[in-house]
Amino acid sequence: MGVLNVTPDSFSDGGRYADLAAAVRHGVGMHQDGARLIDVGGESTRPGADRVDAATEADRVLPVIRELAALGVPMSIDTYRASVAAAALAAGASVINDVSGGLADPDMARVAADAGCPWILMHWRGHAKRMRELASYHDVVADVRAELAQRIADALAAGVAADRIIIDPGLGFAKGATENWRLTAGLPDLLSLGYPLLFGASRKSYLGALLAGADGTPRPTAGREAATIATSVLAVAAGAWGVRVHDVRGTVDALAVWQASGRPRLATPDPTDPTDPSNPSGPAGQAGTR
Ligand code: PMM
Repeated sequence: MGVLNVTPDSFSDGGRYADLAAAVRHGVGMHQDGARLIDVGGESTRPGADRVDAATEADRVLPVIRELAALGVPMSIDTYRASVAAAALAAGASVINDVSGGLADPDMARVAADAGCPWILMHWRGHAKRMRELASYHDVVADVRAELAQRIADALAAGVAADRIIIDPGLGFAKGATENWRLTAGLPDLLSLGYPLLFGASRKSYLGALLAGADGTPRPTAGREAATIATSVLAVAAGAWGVRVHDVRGTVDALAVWQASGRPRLATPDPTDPTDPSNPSGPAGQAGTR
């Protein structure tokens, strides 16, 4: 999954793709580099970020989604607003990436159930302004697992099919470096929930802290690429279904090395791949019961 933030203020690529032509060019480039999904977002979720209203968010993402859809680029919409998700699906996105796991907007489950599209449920505890005060855990892996299990149960109760659900530990969302590393080591526990898992470490501040200079200054985002690739490969090796990254080519290259090494990724069903025989919306499953 390649990240396409159409925002003035995202922590790594804010402002770079605010112009429509530049955003479309970057989305096409990441797709050509091997991204199977382009994740289009119109509101920054970095800790402390200001909210934008729904109309502003939609105005940012919809023109990009329409153009990329016309070019055949598959996309997810990164939003926690049901109205934006519905408009994005109508404009050509095929997956909802909801960083709130359904908590921010009570209508999101209905939109996902009605559309029958894959829905990424990320672990989340509150909006960006409150994230830091919510980062308190007894045992972060067990707590995140239990909270994700509740999000899954809520989605199923709202009529979302089990094979449409993807989970995500939400690195950096109400989590500091210690929690992010514990969750990385704890991926097998999260995978034991039985759902495909998306892992989003790309350029996040805990990698900047890991790579800090002798004076303690965090490594700037542009210098976090090798660490991002290393953590992404570790996640895929542990069984993650996907990784959400800014530098698609480097990650695709590293994953090619992983596959060629003779230790191919664990087989997980792919809810976004219409050719996957286990996917009920694909050709093999269209006569199915969903
Ligand atoms: N991280 C960000 C935004 N959206 N979505 C999912 N599913 N998982 C993530 O870890 C995630 C996300 C923040 O990163 P960005 O500002 O670079 O987009």
